Amino acid sequence: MPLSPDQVSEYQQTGVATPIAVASSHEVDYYRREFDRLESAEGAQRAQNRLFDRHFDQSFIWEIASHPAILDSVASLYGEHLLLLSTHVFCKYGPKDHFVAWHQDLTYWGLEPLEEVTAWYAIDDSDLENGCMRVIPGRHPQQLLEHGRSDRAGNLLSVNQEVAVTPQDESRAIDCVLRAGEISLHEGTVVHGSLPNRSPRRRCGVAVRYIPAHVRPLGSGPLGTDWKWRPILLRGTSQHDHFDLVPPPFSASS
Ligand SMILES: O=C(O)CCC(=O)C(=O)O
Repeated sequence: MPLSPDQVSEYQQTGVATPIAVASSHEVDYYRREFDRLESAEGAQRAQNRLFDRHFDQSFIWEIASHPAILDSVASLYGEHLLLLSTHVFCKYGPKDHFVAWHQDLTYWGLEPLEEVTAWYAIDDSDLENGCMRVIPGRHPQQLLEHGRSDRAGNLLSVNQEVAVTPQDESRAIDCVLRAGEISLHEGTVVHGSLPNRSPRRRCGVAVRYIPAHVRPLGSGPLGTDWKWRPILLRGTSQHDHFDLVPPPFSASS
C-alpha cells in the first residue's frame, strides 16, 4: 500500500517513517519459520550480522525484498523506477552487549546522488527491551558526516564505524518499535543505530536497501572493499546503464 500523505511528510521531515504494516499473519509466521531454519543452518554467530545478500539463495528473503506492500511504500517516496541494492540481516540475541553504533548507511557505499532508503522488516517483535532501531530525526540531504571508530566493544557494524552525536540529539531519538511483519523506512543519510538487547528474546530484522534507478555507483561496490553491488530492477525501467543489473533470483512474489 502506498504511504499516506502524513507518512510521506513524516519521512520528508525526519528521514524516517514508522511503523508500516506490510505482511499478513501467514507471511509473518512463514518468514519467521524460514529465518529460524536459516539461523540453525548458519549458526547464531553468522546470523547476527553476516548474512549479506542472501536474497540470492533464500527465497523468503527475496520475497521480503520484493514484497508488493514494501515496494508500494518505497515508490511513494522515490517513484516507480526502483532497484534492490542489497539485503542484510541484523539479529541481536539477548541479553548481550551487541549494539549498532550511530551511523549513516551511505558513508562508505560510493553512490551518487546520496539517495537510498532501507526498509527494516521485523522478523521478530522489536521493542525498547530487545534493542529496536533508533533514529535521530533530521535529514542531511547529500551530506556525509565524519565517522570515527567506536570505542565500545560489541558494535555490529562492518568496520566498527560510529558518528559522534550530542546527548541532546540522542535524547530526540525516535524508537522504531515494530511488531513482527511491520517495517520502518529510513533514508541513507539519517543517523541511526540501536542499543543492546537486554531481554531474553531474539530481535531479528532484515534490512532491505533500495535505490531509485537514476543513482549511480562511484566504484563497483562499497568503497574500499572488493564486494560488488549486484542490483536487481524491481519496478519500472532502469533508464540508465549505471550498474550491471542482475536478474531476479526467483520468480516474482505473489
Ligand atoms: O538492526 C539494527 O539495529 C540496525 C540496522 C541498521 O543500522 C540498518 O538497517 O541500517
